[in-house]
Amino acid sequence: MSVAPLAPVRTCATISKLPIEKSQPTNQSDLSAEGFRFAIVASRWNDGIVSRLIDGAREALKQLSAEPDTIEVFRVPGAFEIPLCAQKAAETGRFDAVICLGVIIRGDTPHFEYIAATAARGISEAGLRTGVPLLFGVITADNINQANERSGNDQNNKGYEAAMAAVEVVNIFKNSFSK
Ligand code: DLZ
Repeated sequence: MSVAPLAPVRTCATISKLPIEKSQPTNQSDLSAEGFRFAIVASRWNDGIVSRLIDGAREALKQLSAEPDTIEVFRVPGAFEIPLCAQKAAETGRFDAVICLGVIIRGDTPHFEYIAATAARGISEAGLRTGVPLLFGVITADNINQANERSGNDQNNKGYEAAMAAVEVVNIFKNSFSK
C-alpha cells in the first residue's frame, strides 16, 4: 500500500507570507478584525491537534489586525461540551463572534456520530438563539492522519478557516445589519 507523502510543514511565519488566492471562500483582502472581540471555545480531547487549531485561529485573527488581548480562549472537556460554553460566551455580550474548535476522530470514538451531530447541531442552534456568529471549527475525521492534515500550519487549518469565516461574518453584521 502506498502512502501519500505529507505536505511540507509550514510555520506560522510562513502562513502570513502565503499569497491570497482568489478561490478562497473568504475574500481576505476586504476583511479587518480590528476593533472586534473574539471568544475561542476549544475542547481538550485530542489536545495536541486542538492546540494547533487554536494557533491557526490566532494566526488568522492576527493577519486581519486583531489585537491579541481581544481574544479569549475557553477550554472545555470535549466537543460535547462546546455548544453550551459557546452559548454562555455569546450571552455575555462581550464577543462579536465565538469560534468553536475541537477534534472528533471516528476510529477512537465509539459514539462518534452522536458527539459530532450534537456538537454541530448545538453550535448552530446556539448561534441562532443568541444572534452571535458561532463558527464551526470542529474536525470530524476518520483517523488521526486526516485530523493532522486539517490542522497543519497552512490555510487548510480548520481553526484558521473558522477564524477567517468569523471575521467575514462580523464584517457583514457591521456593514449590512447594524441599525
Ligand atoms: C467521550 C469522548 C470520546 C470517546 N471521544 C471524543 C472525541 O473524539 N473528541 C471529543 O472532543 N470528545 C470526545 N469524548 C468526550 C465527549 O465530548 C464529552 O466530553 C464526554 O462525553 C463528557 O460529556
